[in-house]
Amino acid sequence: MLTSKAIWLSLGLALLAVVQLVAAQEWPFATEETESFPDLYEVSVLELQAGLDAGQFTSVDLVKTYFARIEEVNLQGPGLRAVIEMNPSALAEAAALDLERLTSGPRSLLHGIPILLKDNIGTIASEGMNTTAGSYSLLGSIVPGDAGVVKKLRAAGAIILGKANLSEFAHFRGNLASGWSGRGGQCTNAYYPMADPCGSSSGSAVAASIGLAAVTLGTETDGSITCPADHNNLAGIKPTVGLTSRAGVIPISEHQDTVGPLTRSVSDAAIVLSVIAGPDPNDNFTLAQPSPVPDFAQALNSSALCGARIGVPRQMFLNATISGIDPSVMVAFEAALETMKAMGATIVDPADMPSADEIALSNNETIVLDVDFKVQINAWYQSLLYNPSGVANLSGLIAFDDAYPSLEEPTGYTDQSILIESEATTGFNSTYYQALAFDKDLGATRGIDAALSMYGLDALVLPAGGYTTVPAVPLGFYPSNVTIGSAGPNTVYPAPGVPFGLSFFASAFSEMKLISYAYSYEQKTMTRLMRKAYAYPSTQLVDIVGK
Ligand SMILES: *[C@@H]1O[C@H](CO)[C@@H](O)[C@H](O)[C@H]1NC(C)=O
Ligand SMILES: *[C@@H]1O[C@H](CO)[C@@H](O)[C@H](O)[C@H]1NC(C)=O
Ligand SMILES: *[C@@H]1O[C@H](CO)[C@@H](O)[C@H](O)[C@H]1NC(C)=O
Ligand SMILES: *[C@@H]1O[C@H](CO)[C@@H](O)[C@H](O)[C@H]1NC(C)=O
Ligand SMILES: *[C@@H]1O[C@H](CO)[C@@H](O)[C@H](O)[C@H]1NC(C)=O
Ligand SMILES: *[C@@H]1O[C@H](CO)[C@@H](O)[C@H](O)[C@H]1NC(C)=O
Ligand SMILES: *[C@@H]1O[C@H](CO)[C@@H](O)[C@H](O)[C@H]1NC(C)=O
Ligand SMILES: *[C@@H]1O[C@H](CO)[C@@H](O)[C@H](O)[C@H]1NC(C)=O
Ligand SMILES: CC(=O)N[C@H]1CO[C@H](CO)[C@@H](O)[C@@H]1O
Repeated sequence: MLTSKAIWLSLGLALLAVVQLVAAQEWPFATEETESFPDLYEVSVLELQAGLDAGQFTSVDLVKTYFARIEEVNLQGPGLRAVIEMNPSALAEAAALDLERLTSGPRSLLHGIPILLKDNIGTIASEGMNTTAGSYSLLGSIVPGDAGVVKKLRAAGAIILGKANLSEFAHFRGNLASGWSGRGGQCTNAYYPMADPCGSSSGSAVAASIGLAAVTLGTETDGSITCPADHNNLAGIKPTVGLTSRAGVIPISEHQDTVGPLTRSVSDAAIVLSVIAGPDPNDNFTLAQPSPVPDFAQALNSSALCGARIGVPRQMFLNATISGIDPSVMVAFEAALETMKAMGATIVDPADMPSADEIALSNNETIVLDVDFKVQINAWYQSLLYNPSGVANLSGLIAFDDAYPSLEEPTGYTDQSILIESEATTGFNSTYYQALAFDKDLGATRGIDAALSMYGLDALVLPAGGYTTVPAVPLGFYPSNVTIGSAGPNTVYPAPGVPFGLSFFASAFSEMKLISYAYSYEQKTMTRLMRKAYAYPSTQLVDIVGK
């Protein structure tokens, strides 16, 4: 998702989105504990650790079960196309980590836990997986090594289960439907047939929403974690730019890109963030973060909203014609404000950002991203040790897509306008630096930071969708009579039972506070469990363990 409207989301501002959810089956749906194995549709990291520690199942069992679950729904059955590749080394890695657990114990809460990565996050080629951002121009390419966040995951003992589909190049290609890539095809939402999963971390979100992996990673430049969290009933954290390393991640812009978790619960998101956050010598933005990296699980306080001052920047979504927010979302949002008041929060409403009107009109973000992308994607192609497609730069990419239309420009998915616009830029000049300064001023100085200080707030809160592309903690589901809209040549949105969320956001490096509020709201409401997806796999640990 890239819109200039959401400019203020970037710029190094911390934002926590937990989405709520949705579904085809009404609440409360029963989780299917079979012979005391946890139901992988909803299982938490802590529950998996308990089963692994007790020897009830192994990480090898988990990898086999998740592979079977992916097979059931990815190309077959509902054909969700959430996963691009499975890791051919995952079973061997799991076996080694199982042995290590027995001999010397777990390294961390992610020891032996299978995680899916968005396909723009680099993994060492010798392991057997490609790193392509969904583009055939990068198929078979050899990256110099693991991404910074992948190094941290491996050091913590996590198992890379595979790569998730995404909006190609994190939606920086053209006017295309969310969730589509040349390699992965059209990913769709598990809560309604052919519904929009949002993007660009579409496959990560769909996979997390129905348990195709324990947890997943996505990336965001502008809305690409929060919006999929919103549409798929998840907790998502868009970390402050510079909290998590972007080294080894196929880039859009170093000023806005960030890597974060998409999970079924705020607790799982906090556990994953604690592992992937921290300095990386290969991404100097991470060297400016506060030290030490907090244990974000310490923020999981169900009373945190009691005494908190939460502002509502209502001007951002007041005009439904502009924001596109459905009336049913607003009903749920107003109810959420009442819930927070009942929990002891002070709701300051309205608490507008002084720059709100200017943000709506600003095109500064596009100027910055167009210039940054060309410079950084050219550097990415140059950094590859080998690339069989022969593409070596952005102009080569545009020509490649045109030369292979059956792969990269099928009917309904032909547009390359953003690539072309970016290719036309000529590098860093005064226009660029001025736009960068305006972004910081509009988003932070006269935006979020100003609202927080003028109203003495701890955080701001917004409904999902529309104007800002902000997501949230699960807030609710579209009603059965919602008017079904079109979201692309093959996808629909909104649609009955599709989830939407609530977002908490504040100044840079406020993750501890934001996680605490999201957790507090989640524990009070447990909206995710109110609906179950229409599409989910049936294979469970009981089908695999000992078989
Ligand atoms: C990576 O791409 C190559 C084609 O270049 C393919 O042979 C290989 O199977 C892919 N890896 C996986 C895990 O799909
Ligand atoms: C990172 O390093 C580059 C090149 O060495 C430099 O231009 C840039 O200012 C540095 N950025 C930060 C945030 O330190
Ligand atoms: C949880 O939050 C409440 C409300 O702010 C606070 O009073 C309490 O001390 C917190 N608990 C912990 C363990 O930090
Ligand atoms: C909302 O925005 C639309 C489109 O810009 C405009 O026509 C309409 O007058 C606005 N409504 C209000 C109540 O401001
Ligand atoms: C950038 O933002 C400033 C401040 O709102 C505004 O005056 C200017 O027109 C914007 N530039 C573009 C290209 O949108
Ligand atoms: C881009 O790469 C192609 C090879 O694919 C090369 O011929 C061309 O000179 C490169 N363009 C630039 C501007 O480096
Ligand atoms: C800066 O470069 C852009 C194209 O990338 C161009 O549109 C703009 O006019 C340039 N600004 C100046 C001051 O030359
Ligand atoms: C859907 O149903 C609700 C309650 O029955 C009603 O208030 C609302 O107007 C209906 N919406 C549409 C789009 O028909
Ligand atoms: C894991 C998986 O199912 N990957 C598939 C993703 O989609 C492409 C295109 O249909 C298939 O070739 C992959 O096998």
